[in-house]
Amino acid sequence: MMDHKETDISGTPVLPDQGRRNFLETTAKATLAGAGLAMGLAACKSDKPAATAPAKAAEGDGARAVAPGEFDVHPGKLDSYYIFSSAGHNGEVRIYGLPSGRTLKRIPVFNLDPMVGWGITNESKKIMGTKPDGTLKYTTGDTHHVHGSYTDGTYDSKYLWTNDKLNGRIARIRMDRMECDAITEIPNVQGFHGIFPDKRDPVDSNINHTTRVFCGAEFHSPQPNDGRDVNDPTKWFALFTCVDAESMDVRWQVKVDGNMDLVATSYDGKLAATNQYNTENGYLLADMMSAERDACVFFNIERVEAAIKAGKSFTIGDSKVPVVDGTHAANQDPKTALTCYVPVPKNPHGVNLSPDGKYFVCSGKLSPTATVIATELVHKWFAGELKDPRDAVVAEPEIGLGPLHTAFDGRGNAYTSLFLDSQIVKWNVEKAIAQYKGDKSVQPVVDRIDVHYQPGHTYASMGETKEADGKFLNAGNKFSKDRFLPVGPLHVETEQLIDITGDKMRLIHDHTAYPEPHDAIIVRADVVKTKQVSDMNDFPNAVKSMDDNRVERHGNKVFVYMTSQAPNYGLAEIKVKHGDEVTITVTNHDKVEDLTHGFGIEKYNVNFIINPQETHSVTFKADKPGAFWIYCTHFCHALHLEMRSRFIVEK
Ligand code: RUQ
Ligand code: CUA
Ligand code: CA
Repeated sequence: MMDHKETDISGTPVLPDQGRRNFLETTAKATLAGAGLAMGLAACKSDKPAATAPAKAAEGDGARAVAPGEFDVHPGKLDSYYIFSSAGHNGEVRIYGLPSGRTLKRIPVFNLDPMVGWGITNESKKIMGTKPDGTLKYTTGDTHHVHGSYTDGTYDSKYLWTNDKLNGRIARIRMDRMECDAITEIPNVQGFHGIFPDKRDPVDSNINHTTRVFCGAEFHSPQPNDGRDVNDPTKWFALFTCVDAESMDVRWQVKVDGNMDLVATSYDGKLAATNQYNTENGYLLADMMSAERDACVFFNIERVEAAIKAGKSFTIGDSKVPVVDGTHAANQDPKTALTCYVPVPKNPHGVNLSPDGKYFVCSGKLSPTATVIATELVHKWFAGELKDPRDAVVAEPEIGLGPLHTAFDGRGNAYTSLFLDSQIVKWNVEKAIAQYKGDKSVQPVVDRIDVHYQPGHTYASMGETKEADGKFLNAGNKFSKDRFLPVGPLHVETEQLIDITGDKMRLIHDHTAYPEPHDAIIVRADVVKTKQVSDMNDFPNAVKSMDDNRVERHGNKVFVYMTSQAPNYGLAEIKVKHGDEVTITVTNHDKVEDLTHGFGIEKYNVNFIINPQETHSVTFKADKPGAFWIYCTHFCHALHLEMRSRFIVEK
């Protein structure tokens, strides 16, 4: 184990070295023993890679420490970057500012959010998806990855996409409003984990922006999942999915051997890649770990789409989505193959593309290595000019224990999170390639930094674009242990910001995150363009004039149209009859930026907001007679508390 000194940003030791290492030992052992992996880890440890540079005990030396205030964002000053982060099993997407770590927004997506009324208003329910009776089909989700749309190899600030691992859905967020505007349920997948937009059209290279989003499914399932084969997991399989970026319809799917985990795409639009940890098609843990090598599978998008055009597809169950066969058996000839399975060491996690587009990096998880696969050589294999897919591997440096995800600085360096070593390791890609070619004098690993504790994803500023700027790296750590004030059994997560401008990484600060973010992207602030006041015309059900405030009855359906303008609602009283179905539509006529109103009805469980010039509606049953106050829940005016109306339900 490394000999490190724990320091705070001023260089003061904060934790005895042994304490931290004891914790790591315990956690690592507990984690792995549970998974039956203790043996594997012991083996890893005993052949601790010789090529690994010792960690420098320099974190605390004055030269490297971040000076107090060096990265402060002073009161009233703005951050220079946005972080768009997944929220895990909370089901939302979050926005932070960097370098401050300030939380800027939480965007409800697959979850309910009474603050904005997500899952309460008719408009949000329509996006989330309802059952025939009008209630929500799902109220939970699990977002792991957030990626933005591209134009010319960098973010265009149009869309973000995120996955729902729990219920197999993909969601889109429109970035002008930073709100979810579409959710699609993907047929016949479980464990939808990796997601990545393409960057260029595979055929028409003039289309130099995102048109497709690719989705990997981690879990095998019966096909279709209608009760057949439930007791025979050997018949189950997993599908790779392409979703249209604009319509959000599912375009096609590919049947694969093994499973899919993370996803990455090439800059030329021709390849999508996904790492596979279960090439064994195992349904028990031991089976999933039985092979020495798993794979990173590459999809030839142009060929997949040509095969579908040529009618070489089938459908599964009720789904109309064309599916093509991407299994080994069906893809023996590289020149016509839809898929290329590149072997990589045991149970990889993560696949990331370097900003120059040249290399895909997969990490080993159960191997202390990162595997570098050359994009060019994958193309060569598809052209029939490379014999063995494994020959597309150009480097496999030993970098440390439990490597997961890799980020890039645009200067040729890679930064991989090491879950077991609890570090970020910096290594040089060209050096790793030279070493793989046989140069024993090179040392690919150039720096390491301890993080607190046990990082999952790590990602760099603009690191997934051609504009990777090598300024900041964030480590999203899975355990916070002693980093923050204790708050009971559930710990907050530690996000750590690291300065990567110099040769040595420097820890800038910790910020907290409510459990549990997975991945994120760091986007330059000037790239992101949002609208602060909406256009009333974008809301088809807007109550456009103050004169339109009214109550309309059609049988036992009552439609209430009203406006809000600080500090008044357009109607002081709404009268309905017990048993009526009531739809209330509210348009906020205030035009002032930041002047949001709320709309809550006592005892009726109704609660939502209306931003300036926006319209939202709710539908519910007037199921109890009485008088109920409607009040503004969002502070808007000196007379905010007086902003009320009466909801009268007559017997
Ligand atoms: S995962 S800790 Cu859900 Cu992106 Cu790798
Ligand atoms: Cu309107 Cu508070
Ligand atoms: Ca495996």
